[in-house]
Formats: sequence, C-alpha cells, structure tokens
Amino acid sequence: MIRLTVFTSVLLGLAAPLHAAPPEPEVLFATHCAVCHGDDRLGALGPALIPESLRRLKGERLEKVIMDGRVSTQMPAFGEQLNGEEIAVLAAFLHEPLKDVPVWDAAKIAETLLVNEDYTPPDAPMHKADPLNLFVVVETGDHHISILDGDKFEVLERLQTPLAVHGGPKFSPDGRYVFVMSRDGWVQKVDLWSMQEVARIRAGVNSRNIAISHDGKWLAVANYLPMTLTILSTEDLSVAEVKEVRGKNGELSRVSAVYQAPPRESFVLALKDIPEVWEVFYGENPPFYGFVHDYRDEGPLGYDEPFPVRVIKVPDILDDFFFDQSYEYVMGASRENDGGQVIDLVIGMKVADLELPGMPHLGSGITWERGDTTVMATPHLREGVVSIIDMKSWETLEKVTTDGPGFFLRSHENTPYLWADVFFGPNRDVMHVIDKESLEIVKTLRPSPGQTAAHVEFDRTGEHALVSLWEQDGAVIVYDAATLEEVKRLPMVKPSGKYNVFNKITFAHGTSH
Ligand code: DHE
Repeated sequence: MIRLTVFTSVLLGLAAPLHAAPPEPEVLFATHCAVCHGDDRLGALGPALIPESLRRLKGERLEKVIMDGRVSTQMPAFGEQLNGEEIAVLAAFLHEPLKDVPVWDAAKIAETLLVNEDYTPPDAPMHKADPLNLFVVVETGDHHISILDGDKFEVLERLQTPLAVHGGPKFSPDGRYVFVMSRDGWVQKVDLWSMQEVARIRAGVNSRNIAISHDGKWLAVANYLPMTLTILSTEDLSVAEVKEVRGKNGELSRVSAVYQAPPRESFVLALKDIPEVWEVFYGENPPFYGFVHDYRDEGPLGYDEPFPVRVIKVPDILDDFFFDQSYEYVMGASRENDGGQVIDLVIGMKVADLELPGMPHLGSGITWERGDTTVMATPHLREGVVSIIDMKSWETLEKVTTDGPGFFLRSHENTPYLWADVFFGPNRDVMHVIDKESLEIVKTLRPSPGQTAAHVEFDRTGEHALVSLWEQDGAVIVYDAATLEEVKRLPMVKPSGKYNVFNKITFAHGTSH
C-alpha cells in the first residue's frame, strides 16, 4: 500500500498546499455564472453582471443574493456550492468595471438587422385556421414558438426564436404580425399568415420587454443595458430612436418595463433606478404638458422633436405597473419595498396609496366588472395570496389565500372564473379556479402531480382555458372552461406563456396587455 505523508504529497503536487491560493474570480464566474449571465458578463438568460447594472447591489447584499438566490427569478442559491470566501471574491469581481462595455447606439443596432431572404409576404393566410383565434405558445425549453389553431388545438407551425424570450409577445392591431423579444435584446417579427420569420434585430444588449403602439407603427423596447428605450419601426424593424434614460438627478436608469397606453398615444416606462415615470409620446399631436423636459438639454423639449418625453416625479421607485382600462391611472409598486401607489397620468401625480405587501406582481394583474365597480386582481411573489382591489376606491377588498405564491392570473369576459397558478413552493403543481363574484376557490386542479402548472390563456370565446405544464418535457393542457375537465394535452418544451390573438388585439378584460 502506498502511504504519503502530507509533506511528501505536497512536494509531489498531489494535495492542496497548506496555504491554498485565493479563489480565482474569473474561474468561479466561468464555472457558476457564465451559462446564464454570458461569458462576457453582459447578460444572456440572466441580466448583465457589471457595476453599471448592479448599481447599489454590492457588498453583503450582493453576497446574500449569490448565497440564497433571488425570489421570483431564475437565480438559484449557490450557498451549498461556494464557501464564504468564494462568494465574497465573486461579489467583488462583479463590481470590477469591464474593459469594453459595448456601445449599443442606433448605428450599432441597425448593423444587427437580419432579414429572412426566404420570406415573401402572402396576400392571404396560408392556413385554414381562424387567424384571430390562433395562439402563439412560447416554448422557452428549446427557444421556439408554436403557432396553434385555437379551434382544433393543433400545432400549425413551430419556429425558432432568439435565446430566452421573456414577456408577452405583441401583436399588430390586425393580428397578422407578432413580435417577440428575448432577454439578450433580440426582437423578432413573424408573419402569422405565412407563419414565417420576417426579420430580427438586436435592439439592446439586455432587454426586458416590448410594447407596440396602438396604430401598430412603433415597437418600444425596454432595456437594462444600455439604459435606453429603443423605438423601432414595426414595418422593417429599422431604428427610429434610441432614448437615453437619465433622471433629474443626472443618474441613468434601467428600464424595468414599457407599456402602451393606447388612448394617450404614448408608451409609459417603469424605471428601476430613479423615482420617475416616463411617458413617451408617439402620436402626431402629443398633449401639452408644461413640464415636459429633456434633462440632457436642461430645457423644455420641443414638440416638434420625435417621441417627446414627459417626466412624472413620484415619491418612490416604481418598477412594476398595472393600468386601468382607461389608461388614466397606473398602479405602481416597487419590487424592493412594500406597498404601492396610484398615479394619475392626466394630472401627473400620485392620487392614492395601495396596501400591497408581499411583493405583488402587478404586471400579471387582471380586471373584471364586479357589481358596480371594476376590480383588479394581482398575485404576490412572496405570499400565497391573490389581492383583489377596488379600482374606484383603491381599497383592498379581499385577500384570497392560495396554496403558495403565484406568478400569473387569467380570466375572460365569458367565464365566471379566474385562474391563479401557484408557481413557488411544494404546491407548484396546482392551479386554483376562483369565482369572480364570491371570490371563493371553487376548484383546485392538479394536472400532473409534481410538475409545475402555470400561466393560463383563454381562446377567443372563453370556452377553453389553456394551462402550461412548465417542464422541459411539458405540455399545454386544454380545459373546458365551464366543466373544468381536461380536453386535450399537447406536448411542448417548457411552454412559458401562450397568447391568443383576438384577446390580445381587443385588449380583452382578463388577459395581459
Ligand atoms: Fe416575467 C411578463 C418582469 C421573472 C415569465 N415579466 C413580465 C412582464 C414584466 C416581467 C415587467 C410584463 C411585460 C410584458 O409582458 O410586456 N419577470 C419580470 C421580473 O421582474 C422578474 C420577476 C425577474 C426577472 O428576472 O426579470 C420576472 N418572468 C420571470 C420568470 O422567472 C419567468 C417565470 C420565466 C422567464 O421566462 O423568465 C417569467 N414574464 C414571464 C412571462 C410573461 C412575463 C411568461 C408574460 C406573461 C403574460 O401573460 O403576458
């Protein structure tokens, strides 16, 4: 038997030396982080990890995120795999400036345009399905979208998307084109008549979501990196504008999300780093607000300028939004703090506070008529409740207790129920069906025990509800929305969301906008 003392083994290089070298941050990053955050730290599935985007998240707070992961995101906990020293070294490394942060201006974006040479626009749909009852299903498991016939529940076509599509795809007002965006900034245009990709362009390095103008002319892309809003022409994806997002205090801000406000002919921006709400007008005659400013010029912005910006100062950072149906009021909450606020976009100020603890996910909210009022429901990412808020008095009417924190809600004008998933925790395989009048859970479905059931979308008539089995080897399950019985199961690769053309272009109650 060979016996080595510590001394001889060290001499032979067979064991760790008595004073181990400090861990190399580049190696730790390449081993544990690069797969999601990119080899260059500029982001991919996850956000960029550079000082410009991490901002105040540093030191012990950043170490805690690495150790424990991040609730409601795909960020896992590394506390089991990395020791304290390794985590500290990694956290410090993430705050080292990159030698080259790419300049992602209009010229650079334009260079990335890829046009599909095989695409020829057809004169009519090249399929026999109802063009307004199609579903676009995003399959994040292998980066595809499936186009689904919403009457027969058959897949008509499957197309590759860029990496990690996030947020709802956006449809042209006639429902013919769909635009999807990936977290690494690519925007893809697909013609649902020919079921072909038209073109794609990289509008940001690290992006959040997109919004389309009510007239279908413009597509706004919210970016984390660079801290800009990119506006594209929907026709050919050419760049119309890249707006730097700099606050009154001179600080740049990431854009958490952008939404369309159709009656106002504007895009409304939720900002991650500064207590301001931005409204960017794209219409011919933007309303006059005396306090429209472009801080870079330190003076009022001329209305003859393209896409003028109106800035509304708010008491706190609001990085998650929900609009009322008139788009006069925006409910805002911060992912970091409890509570929320209602901002009146017409007068440009806060008009009410909202009682919203437990990290509400306003972006997933839905509305419906209940009695003589409109109510809004929102899930919470940290609490097993769905809050129901009266949109006249802004009071919380009810907190429906669920089997765990959820991510998405859905309903339809023609159904008495709202469907709420339980995305986190041991009961992530259930889906609650809640009566919209009594606010009681009428049924708890468990489509596939042990597998995450999430995100619902209805067909255009509200007769069927489609649920995702959010697994690599997953499925879209079609339910009869009245009997709550399963009708069909279509295999899909981690189907994250599904979107019905009619419900989306009519801004139906009960779905996301
Ligand atoms: Fe989303 C929509 C923000 C994590 C899947 N998500 C949205 C929207 C916002 C948002 C602002 C609405 C934009 C829109 O549709 O135009 N999401 C965030 C976050 O801040 C959060 C919590 C952290 C992050 O990492 O960005 C987050 N989201 C996730 C996920 O981890 C999910 C579950 C998986 C994934 O694919 O990243 C996820 N988010 C989705 C989906 C939608 C979405 C499927 C569209 C829902 C819809 O029905 O419209």
